[in-house]
Amino acid sequence: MKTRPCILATLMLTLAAMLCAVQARAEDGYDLWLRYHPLAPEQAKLYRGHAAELIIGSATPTQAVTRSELQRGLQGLLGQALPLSDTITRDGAIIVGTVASSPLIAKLQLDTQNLGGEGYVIRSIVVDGHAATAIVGRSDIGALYGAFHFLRLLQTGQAIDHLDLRESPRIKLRALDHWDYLNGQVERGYAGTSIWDWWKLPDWRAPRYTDYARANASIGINGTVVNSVTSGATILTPAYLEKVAALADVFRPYGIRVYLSVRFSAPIEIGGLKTADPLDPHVQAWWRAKADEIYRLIPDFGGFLVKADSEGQPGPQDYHRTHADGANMLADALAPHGGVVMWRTFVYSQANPDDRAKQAYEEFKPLDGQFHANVLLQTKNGPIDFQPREPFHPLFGAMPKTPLMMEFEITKEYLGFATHLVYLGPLYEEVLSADTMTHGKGSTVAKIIDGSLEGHTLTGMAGDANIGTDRNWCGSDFNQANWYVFGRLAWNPSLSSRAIAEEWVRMTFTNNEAFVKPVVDMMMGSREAAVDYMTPLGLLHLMSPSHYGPAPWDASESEADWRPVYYHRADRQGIGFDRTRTGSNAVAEYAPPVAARFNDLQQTPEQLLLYFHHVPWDYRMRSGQTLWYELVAHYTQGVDDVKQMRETWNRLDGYIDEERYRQVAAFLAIQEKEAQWWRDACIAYFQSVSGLPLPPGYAPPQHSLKYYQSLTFPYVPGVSSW
Ligand code: GCW
Repeated sequence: MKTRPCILATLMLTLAAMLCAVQARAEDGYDLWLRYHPLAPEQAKLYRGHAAELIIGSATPTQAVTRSELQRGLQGLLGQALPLSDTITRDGAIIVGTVASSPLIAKLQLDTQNLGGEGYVIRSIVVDGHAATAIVGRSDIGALYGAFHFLRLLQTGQAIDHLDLRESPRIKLRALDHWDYLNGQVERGYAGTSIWDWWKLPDWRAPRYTDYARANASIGINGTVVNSVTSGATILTPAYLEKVAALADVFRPYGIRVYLSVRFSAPIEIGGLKTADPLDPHVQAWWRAKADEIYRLIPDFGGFLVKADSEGQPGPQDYHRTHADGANMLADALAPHGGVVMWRTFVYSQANPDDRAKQAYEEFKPLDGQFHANVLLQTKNGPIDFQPREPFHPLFGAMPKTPLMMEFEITKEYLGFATHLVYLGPLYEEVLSADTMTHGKGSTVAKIIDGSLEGHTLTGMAGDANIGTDRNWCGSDFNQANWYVFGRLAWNPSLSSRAIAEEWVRMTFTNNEAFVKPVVDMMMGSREAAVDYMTPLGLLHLMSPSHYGPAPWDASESEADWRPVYYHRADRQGIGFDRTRTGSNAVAEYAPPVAARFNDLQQTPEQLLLYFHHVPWDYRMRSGQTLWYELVAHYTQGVDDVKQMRETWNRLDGYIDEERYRQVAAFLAIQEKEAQWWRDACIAYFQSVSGLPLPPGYAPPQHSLKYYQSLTFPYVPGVSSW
């Protein structure tokens, strides 16, 4: 008798604990933006009238995953499972598929012309007197993308009763580049180790691979390069190709193709050849055979990504051949199978004493027109290396006969690693909307990479992934937004980064307006804050050799153009890199009107001032203040902005789950501490060079320059030994 209540109590406690655990698990960030939590009851009720039954096939793997995503999403959001049906039995049917796969859809006679292989329409229609919603693609993948779009409408609280949407991607290859090594390390990775469990592949296909594919498909990403551009050749051995094939099998239903980074010297390392000369027939035959072998295992293999003749990597120049010779040789091996080569232009050499910013253009521009049809040149957004701010890369628009694809960095190598809240949408948008003027006014970078300006159909955008084994995938909840915005902009590079941020906040956290507005504002200002506390007014590359923290004084790197002092050139008189006609003349790589603007001190936007000009400390800025004053003011503003971000977040306690709220709060505290460190260390150093007093009202650095210079940080993450 006595034990019964005790058992009951224990049972209830266990149940409660289990519920808590379930809830906690659900709020650890793993679900990303595909967090199908129940909508507010009145909202759900409204939607249920338009989501009463699901008419969708499952004859192909893609149809099956589309169906299960819709079931999962709608059940989660609306709180009840949707009945599946073959015919329309009531108002509120959702009809999903293609003209080819469904007679019902064929009967609807929707205009699916010009949608391409990945586009879709979403239309509110009336069939046999019943209101319904049609989600239709020309291919299964189009319908899958449409399904994710439909779910997003519900997740973000939009009306779904009068839909008339038509979407197709503006860019063909939308890829994540992983900088992952076979030993599990991730170069510039701040979110744990590699998600690819190579050792257990191909037999164990972790469920995470499927969730990875779902997340990517939901934002239109259709390619993944699974290994780092500086990987060894082992990935091309039969045992590893089998593992890659297993990943490809998981991704295929989601429309994602696998690509590999290949080492140019692979024919020597794993092929037993004596050379990797691209004009050597044995080398050519080796790559052809390798491509054939890959396609036997992975019929829809995407192609190769190559970092050659750059930062110590082997390449065609080892044999006195050009980048075109190298790229074309690989392209010819892939061409019979429909594969492409993404050849990187991130090429510079320490043997070349010229301004590093100029070298990629010098190297590649003369090769325009020499690349085979299935080669894309993958070009970083700026001429140096993913700094908080750089001008757009001068190659955009300079090689009209060659498709240039964009490479953005999603992982925050130079923007605060995992912990700093820096939303990269504004950075991407700034670059994409920059006007190269290469074909007259309106020649934006976006129009060059989407092919519209130069008439290319092979187009691409790649993002260096920020994904790892951390439960939240990206090292912080807000870093997920950078994966998200990359995908959305790759789909349509003219979307607004603010609109994308808002979508993401609503899906990831809540639709509560009192939360959404301040958080979107905070995200939108976050990149400029980082520029201000790290590298304002066109400065860049002021970080330590480990890329963690400030070291503008550093001259310890073996190579001149890895040293911060190479970039800022501060001396008693002034600061900045003279890239004008009287300096390195890097401005000449831009189209004449842009070159003229950057060449002119008065016309150069102040946010790029010290990138293009060496300017005296007492130079009068547009504000009327001196450059020195403005520099200190920007550094201080950056720290103040982070304080403001913390205050905003502090006011938002209670709107979201405790676990994510607390981590963001803790990370913002780290960010404030590090922003202060950046400001103080940089001001202390530049003051030691300029010899000028701090402007009145500005606090001196908290410590001496010596102190900042003495700091060391063993085991900085993201630095791998491959
Ligand atoms: O940004 C730099 C990184 C390297 C990276 C290189 C590149 C993969 O510091 O870690 O190597 O660029 O993009 O090739």
